[in-house]
Amino acid sequence: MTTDLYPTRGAFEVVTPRQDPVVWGPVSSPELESFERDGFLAVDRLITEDEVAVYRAELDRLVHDPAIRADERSIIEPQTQDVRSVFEVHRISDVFAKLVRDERVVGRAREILGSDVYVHQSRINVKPGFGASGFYWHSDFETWHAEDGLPRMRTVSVSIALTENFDTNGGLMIMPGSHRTFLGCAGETPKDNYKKSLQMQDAGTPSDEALTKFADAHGIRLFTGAAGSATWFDCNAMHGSGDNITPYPRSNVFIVFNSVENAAVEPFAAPVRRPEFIGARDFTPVG
Ligand SMILES: O=C(O)CCC(=O)C(=O)O
Ligand SMILES: [Fe+2]
Repeated sequence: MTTDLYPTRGAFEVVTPRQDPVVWGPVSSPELESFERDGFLAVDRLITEDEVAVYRAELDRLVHDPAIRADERSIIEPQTQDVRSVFEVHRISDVFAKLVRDERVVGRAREILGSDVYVHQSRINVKPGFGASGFYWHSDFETWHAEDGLPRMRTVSVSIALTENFDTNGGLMIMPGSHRTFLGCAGETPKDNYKKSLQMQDAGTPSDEALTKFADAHGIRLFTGAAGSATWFDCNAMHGSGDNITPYPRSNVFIVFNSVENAAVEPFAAPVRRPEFIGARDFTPVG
């Protein structure tokens, strides 16, 4: 049994100070320093316009492929019946597999996590216009610890914009510095929670009181930027996004890297593991 450093999904909401470093390798640049302090790092134009065109065409292809739509990897918007997310894109698409191996991407993940890394999860979030729903406030690590069995906070996400992220079309919001505190959520995890939670989060949701405290202490930052820009964020950063009622889609690709030294064990607070297309069990390092 691995010790549970981050209790969650019990009878009460509990606060635990972070037990782990934020940057596991040497903090050797201003970028890493700011990542350590804020829990995120925004990179303007991580990939070029030409590359964006390639990845965006691939996103469109995946979303419009009836076989992909019917696959369990696709999550459908309850209201509009549009595809909301497609998981494991680095496995079902050579194009996205190449993005994962790109040094600008995996290199930074290795630097932050101080080791070789593997992909715990990848997905495209389409967020089409005219009413795509947002993602309620959460810490990804809370779910990955409770439901996927990641023992420590040694995991980092990158969100790469494939359409322009305006301040109006449902961009990512993060509370800077929130990554230093773990908020264990109240409430048991239902069996097959993931099916519902990917459309609308329920278990693993912070209380209004806790969110107010966090927001008062840390503030809220909204990420905007041209297509090709990226946001790196720590696994325990409190984040979310609003609905997209504009006509302009806000489509991103997310890649979640985990340290090979932090491989998943059994879930810490769920009756069953989630499927592997959501929480990988293949710990082969990238590259
Ligand atoms: O893309 C967004 O709006 C946020 C997505 C997110 O936080 C998640 O899928 O875990
Ligand atoms: Fe998230």
